[in-house]
Amino acid sequence: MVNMRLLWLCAATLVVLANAGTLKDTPKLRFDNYGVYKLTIRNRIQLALIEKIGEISNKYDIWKEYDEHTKEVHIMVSPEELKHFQELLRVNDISSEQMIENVQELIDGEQVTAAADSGTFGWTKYYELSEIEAWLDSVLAAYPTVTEEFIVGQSYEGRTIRGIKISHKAGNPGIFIESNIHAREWITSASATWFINQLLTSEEPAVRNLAESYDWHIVPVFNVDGFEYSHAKNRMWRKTRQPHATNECIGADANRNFDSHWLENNGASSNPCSETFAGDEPGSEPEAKALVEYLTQIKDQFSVYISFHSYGQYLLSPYGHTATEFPDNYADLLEIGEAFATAIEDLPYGTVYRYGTTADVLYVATGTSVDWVFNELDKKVAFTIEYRDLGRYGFILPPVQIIPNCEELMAGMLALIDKSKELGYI
Ligand code: 0X9
Ligand code: ZN
Repeated sequence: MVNMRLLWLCAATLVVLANAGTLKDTPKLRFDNYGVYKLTIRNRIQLALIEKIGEISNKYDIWKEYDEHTKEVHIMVSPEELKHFQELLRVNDISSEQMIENVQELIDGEQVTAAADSGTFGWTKYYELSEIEAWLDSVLAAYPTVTEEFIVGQSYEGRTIRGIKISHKAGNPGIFIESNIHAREWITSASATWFINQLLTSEEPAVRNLAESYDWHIVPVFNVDGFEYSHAKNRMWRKTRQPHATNECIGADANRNFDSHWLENNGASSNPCSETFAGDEPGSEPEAKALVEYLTQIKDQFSVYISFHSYGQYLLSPYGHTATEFPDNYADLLEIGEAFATAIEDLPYGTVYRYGTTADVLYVATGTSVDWVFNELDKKVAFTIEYRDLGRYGFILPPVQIIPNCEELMAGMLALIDKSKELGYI
């Protein structure tokens, strides 16, 4: 009882804090002395408490939702809130470990100095949307016979969601890659552009085969509004940028907004302030709606769907909506997962990826793009890749790790495609 009273007391204060002022017209948000903590959750009351504080305040931000297997939650806490937070952990007997001491320090370190910047587009730093788009234009201009632009649709703020198709011959099986649906997951678009570049320039036989035997449909930055916002205002932004009719909190989790078990089983939130807000209805976010329409239109042109995310090092297959049912081809999906993970672990970095269904190895997530494609478009090879790392840097993966991460992607992707082909999916 005491705990619940304490919870509601802080809930009330935090709602006030959360609503004080808007981010618009403010300078870039700073995260000085914001810490990230790994909490070990031992019961449902502890979990409910942590999920609640993650939803009600801008002083807390859940970086990694509760994972059934590790029992971990990763949460970012503002310095003003730290004492309060520690008291909350103490009273509720939740053990914690600090993973990041000062988020701002990592953000600062993420910005490459002018001296180290070669000036040409590459993979030793992170770029803004306009720079990625300019690079995309240059690639389209440089490879006019094998590349073609496609447009998924328009974002809430009116940006164009662009993709590139790479095709060497008619009749190739297609592979669709959607990347950066979560704005703060910058490694995803860096990896997508690297991958595009490899398909176009690599001379390695295995990569040439990958490039020339498949049609690639790649959207390097899907959540364009959120991505722009994560550069301009708030590095930790995840959601879309569409305001809510009756709530001050902005945006929905685009990866909870698809019409597949939408908002079932606690796999998303109905609270607009939550990082996993499902939206008011499936397709309420113009980006998700546009993707559904676009994919439906080209559904005969692809047989594999991959969604790029970070972090945690997983290859996740459907289902996301339940941990007690598994798809009919689960054994095959596991085999593909094993091939993917083994190929990555065999590289000199020795990075370990886990694989399995989202709900089983990670957590229940409903209304995701991958589950929608799997269930509604009947594409039986559909995966989410969660890139590096395990939480040392989380979303702020240092630029020196971009290329190693990308090398892992290529090794994993080669194995994934090979195995899918061997199993008769392509
Ligand atoms: O929660 C998510 O949307 C993803 N994790 S993240 O930390 N990047 O936010 C996992 C999505 C799992 N995907 C599917 N169920 N298909
Ligand atoms: Zn994500």
